[in-house]
Amino acid sequence: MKTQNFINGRWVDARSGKTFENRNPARKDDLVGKYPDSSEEDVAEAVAAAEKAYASWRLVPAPRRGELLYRVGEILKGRKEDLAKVMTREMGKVLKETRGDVQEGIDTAYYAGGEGRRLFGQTVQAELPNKAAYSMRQPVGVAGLITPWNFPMAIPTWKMFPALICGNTVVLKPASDTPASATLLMEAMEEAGFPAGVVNLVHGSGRVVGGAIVGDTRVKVISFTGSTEVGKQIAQQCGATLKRLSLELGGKNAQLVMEDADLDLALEGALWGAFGTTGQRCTATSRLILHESIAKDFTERLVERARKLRLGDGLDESVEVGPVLNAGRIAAISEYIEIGKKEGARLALGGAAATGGALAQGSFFQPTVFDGVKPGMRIAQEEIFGPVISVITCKSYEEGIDILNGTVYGLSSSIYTRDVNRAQRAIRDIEAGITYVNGPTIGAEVHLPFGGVKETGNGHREAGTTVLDVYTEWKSVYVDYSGRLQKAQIDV
Ligand code: UN1
Repeated sequence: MKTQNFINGRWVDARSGKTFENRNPARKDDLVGKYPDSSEEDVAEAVAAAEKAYASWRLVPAPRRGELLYRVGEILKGRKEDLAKVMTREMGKVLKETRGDVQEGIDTAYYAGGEGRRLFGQTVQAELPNKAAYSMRQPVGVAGLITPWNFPMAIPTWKMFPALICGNTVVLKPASDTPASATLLMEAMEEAGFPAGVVNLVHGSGRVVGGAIVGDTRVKVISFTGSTEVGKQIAQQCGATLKRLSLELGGKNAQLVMEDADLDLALEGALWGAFGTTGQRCTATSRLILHESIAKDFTERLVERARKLRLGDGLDESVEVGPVLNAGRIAAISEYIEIGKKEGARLALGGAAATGGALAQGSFFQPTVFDGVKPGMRIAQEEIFGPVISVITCKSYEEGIDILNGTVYGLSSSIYTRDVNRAQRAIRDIEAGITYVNGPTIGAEVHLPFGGVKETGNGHREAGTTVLDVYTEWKSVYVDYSGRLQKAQIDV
Protein backbone atom coordinates (compact mmCIF):
# COMPACT_ATOMS: atom_id res chain seq x y z
CA MET A 1 0.00 0.00 0.00
CA LYS A 2 1.43 3.39 -1.02
CA THR A 3 1.90 6.07 1.64
CA GLN A 4 3.10 9.13 -0.27
CA ASN A 5 1.94 12.30 -1.93
CA PHE A 6 1.04 12.13 -5.62
CA ILE A 7 2.38 15.17 -7.43
CA ASN A 8 2.78 15.63 -11.17
CA GLY A 9 2.22 11.91 -11.81
CA ARG A 10 4.84 10.75 -9.30
CA TRP A 11 4.67 9.30 -5.80
CA VAL A 12 6.83 11.42 -3.53
CA ASP A 13 7.53 12.02 0.16
CA ALA A 14 7.11 15.40 1.79
CA ARG A 15 10.16 17.53 1.01
CA SER A 16 10.87 17.73 4.74
CA GLY A 17 10.71 13.94 5.09
CA LYS A 18 8.30 14.38 8.01
CA THR A 19 5.43 11.95 8.50
CA PHE A 20 2.36 11.51 10.68
CA GLU A 21 0.69 8.34 11.92
CA ASN A 22 -2.64 6.92 10.85
CA ARG A 23 -4.15 4.61 13.49
CA ASN A 24 -7.17 2.33 13.64
CA PRO A 25 -9.79 3.87 15.97
CA ALA A 26 -11.07 0.42 16.94
CA ARG A 27 -7.61 -0.80 17.97
CA LYS A 28 -5.17 1.96 18.74
CA ASP A 29 -2.14 -0.36 18.59
CA ASP A 30 -2.90 -1.01 14.91
CA LEU A 31 -0.82 1.44 12.86
CA VAL A 32 -2.34 1.69 9.38
CA GLY A 33 0.61 3.65 8.01
CA LYS A 34 2.76 6.76 8.13
CA TYR A 35 1.94 9.53 5.65
CA PRO A 36 3.74 12.69 4.55
CA ASP A 37 3.35 15.63 6.91
CA SER A 38 3.56 18.07 4.01
CA SER A 39 4.37 21.75 4.10
CA GLU A 40 3.77 24.83 1.94
CA GLU A 41 6.52 23.83 -0.49
CA ASP A 42 4.85 20.49 -1.26
CA VAL A 43 1.60 22.34 -1.89
CA ALA A 44 3.36 24.84 -4.14
CA GLU A 45 4.78 22.00 -6.21
CA ALA A 46 1.39 20.32 -6.55
CA VAL A 47 -0.29 23.58 -7.54
CA ALA A 48 2.42 24.29 -10.11
CA ALA A 49 1.88 20.82 -11.61
CA ALA A 50 -1.88 21.32 -11.67
CA GLU A 51 -1.53 24.74 -13.27
CA LYS A 52 0.76 23.40 -15.98
CA ALA A 53 -1.51 20.42 -16.69
CA TYR A 54 -4.53 22.71 -16.92
CA ALA A 55 -3.27 24.25 -20.15
CA SER A 56 -3.80 20.98 -22.03
CA TRP A 57 -6.44 19.26 -19.88
CA ARG A 58 -9.00 22.01 -20.49
CA LEU A 59 -8.71 21.29 -24.22
CA VAL A 60 -9.32 17.54 -23.94
CA PRO A 61 -12.88 16.96 -25.21
CA ALA A 62 -15.20 16.41 -22.25
CA PRO A 63 -16.43 13.00 -23.53
CA ARG A 64 -12.79 11.81 -23.52
CA ARG A 65 -12.37 13.12 -19.99
CA GLY A 66 -15.52 11.18 -19.14
CA GLU A 67 -14.00 7.95 -20.44
CA LEU A 68 -11.22 8.24 -17.87
CA LEU A 69 -13.83 8.66 -15.14
CA TYR A 70 -15.67 5.55 -16.35
CA ARG A 71 -12.38 3.69 -16.09
CA VAL A 72 -11.86 4.90 -12.51
CA GLY A 73 -15.39 3.72 -11.76
CA GLU A 74 -14.54 0.26 -13.12
CA ILE A 75 -11.33 0.08 -11.09
CA LEU A 76 -13.08 1.15 -7.88
CA LYS A 77 -15.83 -1.38 -8.54
CA GLY A 78 -13.29 -4.18 -8.87
CA ARG A 79 -11.64 -3.15 -5.59
CA LYS A 80 -14.74 -2.26 -3.62
CA GLU A 81 -14.19 -4.84 -0.90
CA ASP A 82 -10.49 -4.06 -0.40
CA LEU A 83 -11.18 -0.32 -0.31
CA ALA A 84 -13.99 -0.78 2.19
CA LYS A 85 -11.76 -2.80 4.50
CA VAL A 86 -8.99 -0.22 4.48
CA MET A 87 -11.53 2.52 5.11
CA THR A 88 -13.06 0.70 8.08
CA ARG A 89 -9.60 0.11 9.46
CA GLU A 90 -8.60 3.75 9.27
CA MET A 91 -11.80 5.52 10.34
CA GLY A 92 -13.94 2.89 12.01
CA LYS A 93 -17.39 2.81 10.43
CA VAL A 94 -18.79 -0.65 9.84
CA LEU A 95 -18.07 -2.57 6.63
CA LYS A 96 -21.54 -2.33 5.16
CA GLU A 97 -21.24 1.44 5.43
CA THR A 98 -17.72 1.69 4.02
CA ARG A 99 -18.92 -0.45 1.11
CA GLY A 100 -21.66 2.12 0.65
CA ASP A 101 -19.11 4.91 0.77
CA VAL A 102 -17.08 3.29 -2.01
CA GLN A 103 -20.31 2.72 -3.96
CA GLU A 104 -21.08 6.42 -3.68
CA GLY A 105 -17.69 7.05 -5.32
CA ILE A 106 -18.43 4.56 -8.09
CA ASP A 107 -21.86 6.10 -8.71
CA THR A 108 -20.26 9.54 -8.88
CA ALA A 109 -17.64 8.34 -11.38
CA TYR A 110 -20.32 7.10 -13.77
CA TYR A 111 -22.61 10.04 -13.22
CA ALA A 112 -19.87 12.66 -13.69
CA GLY A 113 -18.41 10.65 -16.59
CA GLY A 114 -21.76 10.77 -18.39
CA GLU A 115 -21.86 14.51 -17.90
CA GLY A 116 -18.97 14.66 -20.37
CA ARG A 117 -21.52 14.18 -23.14
CA ARG A 118 -23.84 16.82 -21.73
CA LEU A 119 -22.45 19.85 -19.87
CA PHE A 120 -25.41 21.62 -21.39
CA GLY A 121 -25.55 25.31 -22.07
CA GLN A 122 -28.45 27.20 -23.60
CA THR A 123 -29.06 28.14 -27.21
CA VAL A 124 -31.42 31.08 -27.41
CA GLN A 125 -32.88 33.42 -30.00
CA ALA A 126 -31.00 36.66 -30.53
CA GLU A 127 -33.00 39.88 -30.57
CA LEU A 128 -31.25 41.07 -33.72
CA PRO A 129 -31.35 39.42 -37.17
CA ASN A 130 -28.51 37.23 -38.39
CA LYS A 131 -27.03 36.81 -35.00
CA ALA A 132 -26.48 33.63 -32.92
CA ALA A 133 -26.67 33.62 -29.13
CA TYR A 134 -25.80 30.84 -26.74
CA SER A 135 -24.19 30.11 -23.37
CA MET A 136 -21.57 27.55 -22.50
CA ARG A 137 -19.65 26.29 -19.49
CA GLN A 138 -15.92 26.79 -19.20
CA PRO A 139 -13.55 25.39 -16.56
CA VAL A 140 -12.28 27.61 -13.77
CA GLY A 141 -8.68 26.42 -13.43
CA VAL A 142 -6.92 24.67 -10.56
CA ALA A 143 -9.37 23.37 -7.96
CA GLY A 144 -8.26 22.97 -4.33
CA LEU A 145 -10.32 20.31 -2.58
CA ILE A 146 -10.26 19.85 1.19
CA THR A 147 -12.19 16.85 2.44
CA PRO A 148 -13.24 15.32 5.77
CA TRP A 149 -12.70 11.85 7.26
CA ASN A 150 -16.30 10.66 7.64
CA PHE A 151 -16.82 9.86 3.93
CA PRO A 152 -13.24 9.26 2.76
CA MET A 153 -14.24 8.09 -0.73
CA ALA A 154 -17.64 9.66 -1.40
CA ILE A 155 -16.72 13.25 -0.61
CA PRO A 156 -13.37 13.42 -2.47
CA THR A 157 -15.08 11.90 -5.52
CA TRP A 158 -18.08 14.27 -5.22
CA LYS A 159 -15.64 17.12 -5.59
CA MET A 160 -12.91 15.72 -7.80
CA PHE A 161 -14.93 14.00 -10.53
CA PRO A 162 -17.19 16.97 -11.39
CA ALA A 163 -14.14 19.27 -11.23
CA LEU A 164 -12.32 17.06 -13.73
CA ILE A 165 -15.19 16.51 -16.14
CA CYS A 166 -15.53 20.28 -16.43
CA GLY A 167 -11.86 20.56 -17.41
CA ASN A 168 -10.30 21.73 -14.16
CA THR A 169 -7.21 20.20 -12.61
CA VAL A 170 -7.09 19.22 -8.97
CA VAL A 171 -5.08 19.38 -5.77
CA LEU A 172 -6.72 17.18 -3.14
CA LYS A 173 -5.98 17.50 0.58
CA PRO A 174 -7.76 14.64 2.34
CA ALA A 175 -8.36 14.58 6.09
CA SER A 176 -5.23 13.53 7.93
CA ASP A 177 -7.33 10.84 9.64
CA THR A 178 -8.07 9.06 6.36
CA PRO A 179 -4.99 9.26 4.16
CA ALA A 180 -5.09 5.60 3.11
CA SER A 181 -8.49 5.76 1.38
CA ALA A 182 -7.46 8.90 -0.52
CA THR A 183 -4.22 7.25 -1.57
CA LEU A 184 -6.05 4.20 -2.92
CA LEU A 185 -8.40 6.49 -4.81
CA MET A 186 -5.43 8.30 -6.32
CA GLU A 187 -3.83 4.98 -7.31
CA ALA A 188 -7.03 4.10 -9.16
CA MET A 189 -6.87 7.45 -10.96
CA GLU A 190 -3.25 6.95 -11.90
CA GLU A 191 -4.11 3.54 -13.36
CA ALA A 192 -7.06 4.97 -15.25
CA GLY A 193 -4.55 7.13 -17.11
CA PHE A 194 -5.09 10.74 -16.13
CA PRO A 195 -2.20 12.81 -17.54
CA ALA A 196 0.50 13.89 -15.08
CA GLY A 197 -0.47 16.90 -12.99
CA VAL A 198 -4.21 16.67 -13.65
CA VAL A 199 -4.80 15.13 -10.23
CA ASN A 200 -2.51 15.73 -7.27
CA LEU A 201 -2.68 14.53 -3.69
CA VAL A 202 -1.02 16.30 -0.78
CA HIS A 203 -1.30 14.81 2.71
CA GLY A 204 -0.93 16.75 5.91
CA SER A 205 -2.66 19.02 8.38
CA GLY A 206 -5.58 21.27 7.59
CA ARG A 207 -3.81 24.24 9.04
CA VAL A 208 -0.62 23.95 6.97
CA VAL A 209 -1.62 22.13 3.79
CA GLY A 210 -5.23 23.32 3.67
CA GLY A 211 -4.13 26.85 4.52
CA ALA A 212 -1.50 26.85 1.77
CA ILE A 213 -4.00 25.61 -0.84
CA VAL A 214 -6.55 28.26 0.09
CA GLY A 215 -3.88 30.96 0.13
CA ASP A 216 -2.34 30.10 -3.24
CA THR A 217 -3.42 32.62 -5.88
CA ARG A 218 -2.99 30.03 -8.65
CA VAL A 219 -5.82 27.98 -7.12
CA LYS A 220 -9.01 29.39 -8.60
CA VAL A 221 -11.72 27.47 -6.78
CA ILE A 222 -11.89 25.89 -3.33
CA SER A 223 -14.33 23.26 -2.18
CA PHE A 224 -14.35 22.44 1.52
CA THR A 225 -16.41 20.05 3.62
CA GLY A 226 -15.99 20.29 7.38
CA SER A 227 -16.95 22.36 10.39
CA THR A 228 -18.79 25.66 10.17
CA GLU A 229 -16.05 27.24 12.24
CA VAL A 230 -13.28 26.35 9.77
CA GLY A 231 -15.59 27.09 6.84
CA LYS A 232 -16.03 30.66 8.06
CA GLN A 233 -12.26 31.13 8.30
CA ILE A 234 -11.80 29.84 4.75
CA ALA A 235 -14.59 32.11 3.54
CA GLN A 236 -12.82 35.13 5.02
CA GLN A 237 -9.57 34.15 3.39
CA CYS A 238 -11.24 33.56 0.02
CA GLY A 239 -13.25 36.74 0.36
CA ALA A 240 -10.08 38.82 0.40
CA THR A 241 -9.32 37.86 -3.21
CA LEU A 242 -12.90 36.95 -4.24
CA LYS A 243 -11.83 33.36 -4.75
CA ARG A 244 -14.66 31.08 -5.71
CA LEU A 245 -15.63 28.85 -2.80
CA SER A 246 -18.07 26.04 -2.12
CA LEU A 247 -18.70 25.17 1.52
CA GLU A 248 -20.42 22.11 2.97
CA LEU A 249 -20.57 22.59 6.71
CA GLY A 250 -22.44 21.56 9.83
CA GLY A 251 -25.92 20.27 10.45
CA LYS A 252 -28.33 19.81 13.33
CA ASN A 253 -30.73 17.59 11.46
CA ALA A 254 -34.08 16.69 12.93
CA GLN A 255 -36.60 13.93 12.43
CA LEU A 256 -40.14 15.07 13.19
CA VAL A 257 -42.54 12.26 14.11
CA MET A 258 -46.23 13.14 14.04
CA GLU A 259 -48.94 11.28 15.95
CA ASP A 260 -50.31 9.71 12.76
CA ALA A 261 -46.97 8.25 11.65
CA ASP A 262 -46.09 4.59 11.13
CA LEU A 263 -44.24 4.47 14.45
CA ASP A 264 -42.37 1.23 13.78
CA LEU A 265 -40.96 2.73 10.60
CA ALA A 266 -40.15 6.00 12.35
CA LEU A 267 -38.27 4.07 15.04
CA GLU A 268 -36.13 2.23 12.48
CA GLY A 269 -35.44 5.57 10.80
CA ALA A 270 -34.40 7.29 14.02
CA LEU A 271 -32.05 4.46 15.00
CA TRP A 272 -30.34 4.46 11.62
CA GLY A 273 -30.27 8.25 11.33
CA ALA A 274 -28.84 8.81 14.80
CA PHE A 275 -26.49 5.88 15.30
CA GLY A 276 -25.53 4.89 11.74
CA THR A 277 -21.92 5.96 11.08
CA THR A 278 -21.77 6.34 14.89
CA GLY A 279 -23.58 9.64 14.38
CA GLN A 280 -20.62 11.03 12.48
CA ARG A 281 -22.40 12.32 9.40
CA CYS A 282 -23.21 15.90 8.65
CA THR A 283 -26.65 14.51 7.82
CA ALA A 284 -26.99 12.52 11.08
CA THR A 285 -30.25 12.78 13.01
CA SER A 286 -29.25 14.62 16.15
CA ARG A 287 -32.70 15.90 17.13
CA LEU A 288 -35.83 13.84 17.37
CA ILE A 289 -38.96 15.97 17.58
CA LEU A 290 -41.90 13.89 18.79
CA HIS A 291 -45.54 14.79 18.97
CA GLU A 292 -46.34 14.78 22.70
CA SER A 293 -49.07 12.14 22.35
CA ILE A 294 -46.61 9.48 21.20
CA ALA A 295 -43.43 10.81 22.85
CA LYS A 296 -43.21 8.75 26.00
CA ASP A 297 -43.76 5.38 24.36
CA PHE A 298 -41.60 6.17 21.38
CA THR A 299 -38.68 7.34 23.54
CA GLU A 300 -38.86 4.18 25.65
CA ARG A 301 -38.76 2.00 22.56
CA LEU A 302 -35.88 4.02 21.12
CA VAL A 303 -33.88 3.63 24.33
CA GLU A 304 -34.53 -0.12 24.44
CA ARG A 305 -33.43 -0.61 20.84
CA ALA A 306 -30.41 1.69 21.13
CA ARG A 307 -29.29 -0.12 24.27
CA LYS A 308 -29.05 -3.36 22.29
CA LEU A 309 -26.93 -1.99 19.44
CA ARG A 310 -23.75 -4.00 19.10
CA LEU A 311 -20.59 -1.91 19.36
CA GLY A 312 -17.22 -3.10 18.16
CA ASP A 313 -14.63 -3.28 15.41
CA GLY A 314 -16.37 -2.41 12.15
CA LEU A 315 -14.50 -5.23 10.38
CA ASP A 316 -16.65 -7.72 12.33
CA GLU A 317 -19.80 -8.13 10.21
CA SER A 318 -22.04 -8.59 13.25
CA VAL A 319 -21.12 -5.17 14.67
CA GLU A 320 -23.72 -2.41 14.21
CA VAL A 321 -21.90 0.63 15.56
CA GLY A 322 -18.18 1.25 15.12
CA PRO A 323 -15.88 3.51 17.12
CA VAL A 324 -15.79 7.28 16.98
CA LEU A 325 -12.76 8.72 15.23
CA ASN A 326 -10.32 9.14 18.11
CA ALA A 327 -9.82 10.06 21.76
CA GLY A 328 -10.26 13.73 20.92
CA ARG A 329 -13.78 12.99 19.69
CA ILE A 330 -14.55 11.08 22.91
CA ALA A 331 -13.54 14.18 24.88
CA ALA A 332 -15.58 16.51 22.67
CA ILE A 333 -18.72 14.35 22.87
CA SER A 334 -18.28 13.89 26.64
CA GLU A 335 -18.17 17.64 27.03
CA TYR A 336 -21.59 17.88 25.36
CA ILE A 337 -22.92 15.21 27.72
CA GLU A 338 -21.94 17.42 30.65
CA ILE A 339 -23.43 20.48 28.96
CA GLY A 340 -26.71 18.61 28.39
CA LYS A 341 -26.90 17.47 31.99
CA LYS A 342 -26.18 20.98 33.28
CA GLU A 343 -28.85 22.39 31.01
CA GLY A 344 -31.35 20.07 32.67
CA ALA A 345 -31.88 17.44 30.00
CA ARG A 346 -32.42 13.86 31.20
CA LEU A 347 -29.86 11.29 30.18
CA ALA A 348 -32.08 8.35 29.20
CA LEU A 349 -29.28 6.17 27.80
CA GLY A 350 -25.50 6.11 27.50
CA GLY A 351 -23.52 9.28 28.05
CA ALA A 352 -20.00 7.91 28.38
CA ALA A 353 -17.18 6.21 26.54
CA ALA A 354 -17.76 2.47 26.08
CA THR A 355 -14.80 0.60 27.48
CA GLY A 356 -15.98 -2.96 28.23
CA GLY A 357 -13.83 -5.88 26.99
CA ALA A 358 -12.21 -5.33 23.60
CA LEU A 359 -13.76 -1.86 23.36
CA ALA A 360 -11.06 -0.62 25.73
CA GLN A 361 -8.57 -0.94 22.88
CA GLY A 362 -10.32 1.73 20.83
CA SER A 363 -12.37 4.93 20.97
CA PHE A 364 -15.96 3.89 21.52
CA PHE A 365 -18.90 5.90 22.78
CA GLN A 366 -22.19 4.53 24.08
CA PRO A 367 -25.26 5.28 21.97
CA THR A 368 -26.77 8.16 23.90
CA VAL A 369 -30.33 9.46 24.23
CA PHE A 370 -31.17 12.76 25.93
CA ASP A 371 -34.81 13.20 26.85
CA GLY A 372 -36.70 16.30 28.03
CA VAL A 373 -34.57 18.51 25.79
CA LYS A 374 -35.72 22.07 25.20
CA PRO A 375 -35.24 23.56 21.72
CA GLY A 376 -32.90 26.32 22.89
CA MET A 377 -30.45 24.07 24.77
CA ARG A 378 -26.96 23.84 23.36
CA ILE A 379 -27.35 20.08 22.82
CA ALA A 380 -30.34 20.95 20.60
CA GLN A 381 -28.50 23.70 18.76
CA GLU A 382 -24.87 22.66 18.26
CA GLU A 383 -23.48 19.88 16.12
CA ILE A 384 -22.12 17.10 18.35
CA PHE A 385 -20.95 14.69 15.62
CA GLY A 386 -21.33 11.54 17.67
CA PRO A 387 -23.92 8.92 18.64
CA VAL A 388 -26.09 11.34 20.61
CA ILE A 389 -29.73 12.17 19.96
CA SER A 390 -31.78 14.84 21.72
CA VAL A 391 -35.50 14.17 22.11
CA ILE A 392 -37.76 17.23 22.06
CA THR A 393 -41.55 17.18 22.21
CA CYS A 394 -44.04 19.36 20.35
CA LYS A 395 -47.76 19.98 20.72
CA SER A 396 -48.61 20.45 17.07
CA TYR A 397 -47.31 20.24 13.50
CA GLU A 398 -46.70 24.00 13.52
CA GLU A 399 -44.67 23.89 16.69
CA GLY A 400 -42.74 20.89 15.39
CA ILE A 401 -41.75 22.78 12.24
CA ASP A 402 -40.76 25.85 14.27
CA ILE A 403 -38.49 23.73 16.44
CA LEU A 404 -37.10 21.94 13.40
CA ASN A 405 -36.28 25.25 11.71
CA GLY A 406 -34.98 26.85 14.88
CA THR A 407 -31.25 26.36 14.44
CA VAL A 408 -28.53 28.12 12.46
CA TYR A 409 -28.18 25.02 10.27
CA GLY A 410 -30.32 23.61 7.48
CA LEU A 411 -28.86 20.52 5.88
CA SER A 412 -31.11 17.46 6.12
CA SER A 413 -34.56 16.97 7.64
CA SER A 414 -37.26 14.37 7.94
CA ILE A 415 -40.94 14.08 8.72
CA TYR A 416 -42.86 10.90 9.46
CA THR A 417 -46.58 11.22 8.82
CA ARG A 418 -49.30 9.38 6.91
CA ASP A 419 -51.13 12.60 6.10
CA VAL A 420 -50.28 13.56 2.50
CA ASN A 421 -51.34 17.16 3.00
CA ARG A 422 -49.13 17.54 6.02
CA ALA A 423 -46.20 15.95 4.18
CA GLN A 424 -46.55 18.46 1.36
CA ARG A 425 -46.74 21.37 3.78
CA ALA A 426 -43.56 20.13 5.48
CA ILE A 427 -41.74 19.89 2.14
CA ARG A 428 -42.70 23.52 1.58
CA ASP A 429 -42.04 24.84 5.10
CA ILE A 430 -38.87 23.09 6.25
CA GLU A 431 -35.75 25.23 5.91
CA ALA A 432 -33.24 22.67 4.71
CA GLY A 433 -31.43 21.58 1.59
CA ILE A 434 -32.77 18.03 1.91
CA THR A 435 -36.15 16.83 3.17
CA TYR A 436 -37.18 13.20 3.57
CA VAL A 437 -40.75 12.04 3.98
CA ASN A 438 -41.00 8.76 5.89
CA GLY A 439 -37.26 8.21 5.68
CA PRO A 440 -34.33 9.12 7.96
CA THR A 441 -32.16 12.21 7.47
CA ILE A 442 -29.24 10.26 5.98
CA GLY A 443 -28.76 8.56 2.64
CA ALA A 444 -28.75 11.17 -0.12
CA GLU A 445 -28.23 9.92 -3.68
CA VAL A 446 -25.51 11.29 -5.96
CA HIS A 447 -27.67 12.58 -8.80
CA LEU A 448 -29.57 15.15 -6.73
CA PRO A 449 -28.16 18.35 -5.24
CA PHE A 450 -26.54 17.88 -1.84
CA GLY A 451 -26.11 20.75 0.58
CA GLY A 452 -27.93 23.01 2.94
CA VAL A 453 -29.25 26.43 3.74
CA LYS A 454 -28.23 28.96 6.40
CA GLU A 455 -24.88 28.23 8.11
CA THR A 456 -24.65 24.79 6.55
CA GLY A 457 -22.98 26.35 3.56
CA ASN A 458 -22.66 29.32 1.27
CA GLY A 459 -25.38 28.55 -1.22
CA HIS A 460 -23.65 25.99 -3.39
CA ARG A 461 -24.65 22.38 -3.87
CA GLU A 462 -22.58 19.29 -4.47
CA ALA A 463 -23.62 16.31 -6.58
CA GLY A 464 -26.34 16.30 -9.22
CA THR A 465 -25.83 18.74 -12.07
CA THR A 466 -25.91 21.68 -9.65
CA VAL A 467 -22.28 21.00 -8.69
CA LEU A 468 -21.25 21.98 -12.21
CA ASP A 469 -21.89 25.59 -11.22
CA VAL A 470 -19.06 25.31 -8.69
CA TYR A 471 -16.55 24.11 -11.25
CA THR A 472 -17.47 26.16 -14.30
CA GLU A 473 -17.75 29.75 -15.35
CA TRP A 474 -20.59 30.66 -17.69
CA LYS A 475 -19.73 32.30 -20.96
CA SER A 476 -22.36 33.96 -23.11
CA VAL A 477 -21.47 33.95 -26.79
CA TYR A 478 -22.83 36.23 -29.54
CA VAL A 479 -21.91 35.60 -33.15
CA ASP A 480 -23.06 38.32 -35.49
CA TYR A 481 -23.21 37.10 -39.10
CA SER A 482 -25.12 40.08 -40.53
CA GLY A 483 -21.95 41.72 -41.79
CA ARG A 484 -22.91 45.09 -40.29
CA LEU A 485 -22.78 46.78 -36.90
CA GLN A 486 -25.93 45.88 -34.98
CA LYS A 487 -26.63 47.43 -31.60
CA ALA A 488 -28.60 45.52 -28.98
CA GLN A 489 -31.36 47.53 -27.29
CA ILE A 490 -30.78 50.38 -29.73
CA ASP A 491 -31.58 48.99 -33.18
CA VAL A 492 -35.15 48.11 -32.39
C1 UN1 B 1 -21.70 13.73 5.01
O1 UN1 B 1 -22.10 13.32 6.08
O2 UN1 B 1 -20.81 14.58 4.96
O3 UN1 B 1 -26.67 11.49 2.68
C2 UN1 B 1 -22.17 13.23 3.71
C3 UN1 B 1 -25.80 10.91 3.31
C4 UN1 B 1 -24.55 10.46 2.59
C5 UN1 B 1 -23.53 11.55 2.52
C6 UN1 B 1 -23.26 12.21 3.80
N1 UN1 B 1 -24.93 10.03 1.26
O4 UN1 B 1 -25.89 10.71 4.50
